[in-house]
Amino acid sequence: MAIPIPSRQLFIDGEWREPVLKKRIPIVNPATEQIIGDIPGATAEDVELAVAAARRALDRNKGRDWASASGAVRAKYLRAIAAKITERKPELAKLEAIDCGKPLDEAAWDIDDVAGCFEYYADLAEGLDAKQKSPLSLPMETFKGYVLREPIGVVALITPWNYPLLMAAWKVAPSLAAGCAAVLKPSELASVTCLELAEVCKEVGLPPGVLNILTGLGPEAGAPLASHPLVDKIAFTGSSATGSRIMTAAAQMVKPVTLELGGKSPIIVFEDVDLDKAAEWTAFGCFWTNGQICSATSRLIVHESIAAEFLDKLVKWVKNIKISDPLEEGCRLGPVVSEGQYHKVFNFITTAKSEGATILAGGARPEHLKKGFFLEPTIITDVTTSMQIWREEVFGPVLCAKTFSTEDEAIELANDTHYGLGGAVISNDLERCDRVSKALQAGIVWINCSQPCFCQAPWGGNKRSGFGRELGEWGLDNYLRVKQVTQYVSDEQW
Ligand code: TXE
Repeated sequence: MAIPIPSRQLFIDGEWREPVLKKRIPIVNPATEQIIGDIPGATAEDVELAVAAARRALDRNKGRDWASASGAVRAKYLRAIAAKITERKPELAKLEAIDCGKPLDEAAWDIDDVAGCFEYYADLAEGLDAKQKSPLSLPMETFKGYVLREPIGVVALITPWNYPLLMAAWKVAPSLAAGCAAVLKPSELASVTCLELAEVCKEVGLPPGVLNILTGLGPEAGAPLASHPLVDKIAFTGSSATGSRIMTAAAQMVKPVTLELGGKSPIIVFEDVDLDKAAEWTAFGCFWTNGQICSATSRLIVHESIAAEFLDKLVKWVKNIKISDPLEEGCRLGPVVSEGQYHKVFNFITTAKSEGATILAGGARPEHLKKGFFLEPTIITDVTTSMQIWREEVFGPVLCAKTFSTEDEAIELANDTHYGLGGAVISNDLERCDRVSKALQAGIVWINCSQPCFCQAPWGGNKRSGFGRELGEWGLDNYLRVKQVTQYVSDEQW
């Protein structure tokens, strides 16, 4: 059954607004390759309007001062957004599934997480009221001081397509909780649910300009937003190449940025594990959301004594997985997001073959699916550390594997990457797990699992995976700055 895609405009100053240049961008369903609607295409002209609206939302003189509203007031709006999202969950999950190709069940979990994220930051917004002014302990009695925590101002939030609404929530919820006004620019490949977030904001009566949503192409909408002089901070999730461009733009104006970029995360499987459980986590860690996760543990580092049996189990897992239209009952793997991504992943597989690697499973289009950007989950062995497949982020359902003999060797292999986002260690020896966790050069380490993610825990990477942390209280701090106020309290002349 066809699902109608709501026809939306840009969301600026609390209103729907046609793009100044009237541009529209087609939406392609990656499971059918059909155009199923379109989204507005913002350009620099719309960025001007959106940033101006965000500035007005923080302007005391215009009586619209979101920044000075108490955390408790801001929390009410965040809770109302969470409630509306939960109310619309079935519809939002379907829209997400047909827009970016993720199985309906996964999309529904994402929507729960979106609502949970708004709830969580509603709590932190309330908590902020008590922490607004913290006394300083100064070494001289003649001085008294305190620290104010202030919202950074107008923030640009630029997000990717793999978790369209959830990645938006990770940035929108804490920035609004902190008292910032935001301009969100979702990915042109999956913007539908973010436009529905605009509708939700309208329904809950979020004050105009507090959140503005501009859909559009990276160079046309994202670039002018990132370089806009009246934007105080940029938070970005996406590719390392675009992250670097954004950082360059921010550097021109000495603007803070947080960057959550790509990854090539390892999963180390020791010889003492339950092979079935470890195989399940390994497959999940790499093939969940079709491997289109920045933290996907796509480099398997398995102990040589169990490698053959373990890979055998993984191959069985991969062969049994249901690949289908994301809306079909029981679908575990949908299409990758776009034609471009489909060809990109195929090129990685072809290059791996030409460099001498072995395709142990997958590596082709599933025979039963004639249309759509579907790919079989793929396992690659006989890999060397210099091969592209071992070094570069694929962002698709591709796992590559190497063996190790000692713990030190496993750690060395795991850290031999210019990325540093995630890492997983699977072993029954918990002391060893702790040792390896400390040694891994990554912002996130999972022990005996891969990929679980909680609002309360900091998320972000090291090295070329970026810097700064989202989620938890660190996510809120991203949008706050501290100001010291020091007062001279003595009658004596200084
Ligand atoms: O990413 P981009 P794309 C990786 C993954 C994928 C590759 C390319 O390997 O194959 O990146 O995907 C906006 N100024 N990841 O092209 O370009 C863009 O419109 C400002 C990993 O989709 O990074 C979108 O909103 N903004 C990643 C956002 O940046 C610009 C998730 C991300 O797009 C811009 C996604 C510019 N010049 C892809 N150019 C992860 N870490 O999770 C583009 N954008």
